[in-house]
Amino acid sequence: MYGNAYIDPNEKRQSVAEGEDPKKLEEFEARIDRGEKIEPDDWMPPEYRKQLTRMIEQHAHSEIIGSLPEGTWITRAPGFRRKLSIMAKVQDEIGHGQLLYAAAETLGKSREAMFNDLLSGKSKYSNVFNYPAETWADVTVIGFLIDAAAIINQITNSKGSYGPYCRALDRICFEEAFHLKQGHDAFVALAIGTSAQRTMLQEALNRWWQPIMHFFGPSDKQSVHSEKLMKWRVKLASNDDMRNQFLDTYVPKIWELGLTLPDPNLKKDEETGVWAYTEPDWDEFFRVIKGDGPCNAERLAVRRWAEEKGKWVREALFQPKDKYVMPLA
Ligand code: BYC
Repeated sequence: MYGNAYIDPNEKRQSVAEGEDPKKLEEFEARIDRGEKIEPDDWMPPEYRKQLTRMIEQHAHSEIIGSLPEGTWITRAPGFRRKLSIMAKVQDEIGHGQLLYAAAETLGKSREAMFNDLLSGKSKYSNVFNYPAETWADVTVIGFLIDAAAIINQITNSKGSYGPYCRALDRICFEEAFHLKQGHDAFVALAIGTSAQRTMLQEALNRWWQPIMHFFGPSDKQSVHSEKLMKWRVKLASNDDMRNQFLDTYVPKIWELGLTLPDPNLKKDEETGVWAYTEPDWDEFFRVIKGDGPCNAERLAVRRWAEEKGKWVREALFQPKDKYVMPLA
């Protein structure tokens, strides 16, 4: 269903990395071939540990930073119902971050080290959260299409080989399905609303299209980690295949609402099921993920501020002998 970049189970394994125990590697890969999950105490090649830590950590940071553009709209959401749902969604995203940090910790990197790497700019997080949510329509595009893109990626990743990541993703996908519904509901409300609302939505869609195309990662030709990650079934579809699946499911839904997308080359080949599109500007993508997007500095500044303001709470938690609880009855 996702095209031919899925792993071929009969494919011959690549050669052993330098310094690795070939026997253990063979057993490890045989377990993966049998569809077994790898658990934290199991032997794993150092490169598997490193790749998973990188990916899960980036995912956790994305949930935390990803709550910021929507979080700024809690006070401005149009009406009580929208306010309640966006508030609940932001809370969920923070919870997803916690689940993912816990999963990444099982690989040996401490949560503090992950936070430090986020704050110093060493660790990456998803490109899309470095753009501003200028209007309520931007929030609905995030809620509908970025959540849709995330679900495609996360459902695929949840079938992967590392137990703690897959279990975290199962729970996350369950909640994301509700997020997608609220995003779709808000999106349709604007699409069938007044002409001012439709214009606002169309403009937001035009602004977000390229970041959304970037969301699935660089094209397969440029992806540096896919080969290893697919070999070890951490990733089960290539970046281009996930992007294609997104286009296949969501472009028709956007067009059905009479909206347009800012790419004249967007077209499905009905025979192959593959969508043609204009390659998004990959130079911009790499600039943004390296820290030079419209909001990178602001996003990290907010996190640094939160870290500083929360310092007293962390210090209090490290004073187990002091009693802070007042009896209420
Ligand atoms: N943004 O070799 P490649 C959410 C980096 S949160 C930034 O193809 P890979 C939500 C990549 O890290 C959901 N960087 O990488 C939250 C690598 O750089 P390094 C977020 C990106 O790992 C709140 C380089 O580009 N989802 O939805 O094989 C509110 C080369 O790429 C991006 C996840 O995190 C990007 N988009 O494949 C609402 C899913 N793409 O590390 C919603 C988990 C690539 O070598 N991650 N890079 O310096 C994945 O599935 C994979 O990591 C990716 C990339 C498919 C994203």
